[in-house]
Amino acid sequence: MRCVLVWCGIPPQMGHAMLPKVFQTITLMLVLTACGADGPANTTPPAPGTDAVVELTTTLKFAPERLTIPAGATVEWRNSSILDHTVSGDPATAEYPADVAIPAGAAGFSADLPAGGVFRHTFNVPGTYRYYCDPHQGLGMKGEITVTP
Ligand SMILES: [Cu+2]
Repeated sequence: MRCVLVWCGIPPQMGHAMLPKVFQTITLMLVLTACGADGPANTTPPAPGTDAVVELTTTLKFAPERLTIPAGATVEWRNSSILDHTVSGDPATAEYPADVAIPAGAAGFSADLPAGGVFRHTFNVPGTYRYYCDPHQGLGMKGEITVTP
């Protein structure tokens, strides 16, 4: 008769279940595309032939508000803000024509400028041009351009 003594033990280093470590990674993704941060106003320099730049700001300003340029100069408006703006300088279509002025014989200019957008206009007729931003007109977002001969 065989007598087998079996010691059925678990070595101490194996006796405890090795619980898998669980790493939880919380990733916060900041999505900036909705803010216009990837629009051309933020990603590309002014186009060749641009004589002056007006920024449309998050603080509801045209910067600079007043600008003097020679006839034939091209202005580029750049909405580098996180807001939608407009450049409203056409008395024929402006919602607030009293805030628009263009010299006799000059063409009006107008554009919706979503965040990140860019708009260009060439001023060929000397005189004083006044324009504004539609949604922020009541908050004083207005601009003036003087074109010298
Ligand atoms: Cu605006």
